[in-house]
Amino acid sequence: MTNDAYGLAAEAATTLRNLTGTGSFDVAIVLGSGWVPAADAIGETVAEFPVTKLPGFTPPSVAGHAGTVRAVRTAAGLNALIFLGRTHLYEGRGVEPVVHGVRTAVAAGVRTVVLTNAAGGLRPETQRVGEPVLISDHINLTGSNPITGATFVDLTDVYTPRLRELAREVDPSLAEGVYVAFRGPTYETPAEIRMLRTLGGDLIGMSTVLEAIAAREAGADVLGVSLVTNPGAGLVGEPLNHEEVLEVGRATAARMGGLLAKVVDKL
Ligand code: GMP
Repeated sequence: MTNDAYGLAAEAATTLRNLTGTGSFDVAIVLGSGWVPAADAIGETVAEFPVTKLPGFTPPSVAGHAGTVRAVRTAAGLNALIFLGRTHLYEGRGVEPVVHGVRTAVAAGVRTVVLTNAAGGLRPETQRVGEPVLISDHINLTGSNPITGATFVDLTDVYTPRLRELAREVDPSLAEGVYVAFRGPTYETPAEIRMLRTLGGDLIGMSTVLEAIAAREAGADVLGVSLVTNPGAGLVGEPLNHEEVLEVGRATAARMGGLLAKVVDKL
């Protein structure tokens, strides 16, 4: 065993190869709250097991997050790794478990990381609940960063322009937006939501940005897709709850799965 985060990811990648009988993976997909039922559309399952079988993974403690990893063969013959559930910063285990999946995937050969999430919509004037939105950029207000030390990573194109173009070829109706991340686990106050609108945010959530940074540090391309599960707090006056977030995901799983499958087939 090693204590180094990158070494631990390399160990997890070796175990992953052994458990799945797959030498190398091409693409990893992290499915957020509500996206889990979309996994079946992506390809034929080769193997599936709890993430805790891999070194360095802890079971997610959030409802709607299954905590398993699935190896899939896509119609186009790619080896895809699907994380059904993720670890969030608000679970209190620090930043390394949050990005361990992405680092493991990259150590297992992955060059493209697809990050999905459930998010509050900051622009109810133009966004509808149940709608997927491509992440064009992010604002990291988690107060955290997965990289320590003087490693200066360029984040000009965190969310790879070519991948966004490809997603829009699949679905020309896809809107784009800036994703803001807070640490959580509280939802925002209406005053915070007004602030985020002023700052240029379009989506608000508690995930994705740290994983995107870790992927870029490792040189992988990133596609981010948010599912708008609710308008941001105070924008339409209704209280927020996680059950509703999951329900919107379940109701739109088929569309999300179809979108992801088509995007992955174009890689
Ligand atoms: O329901 C909470 C989960 O969904 C968290 O994991 C968040 O990432 C995400 N989420 C959905 N809607 C919102 C929202 O309005 N604000 C924030 N901060 N997170 C949200």
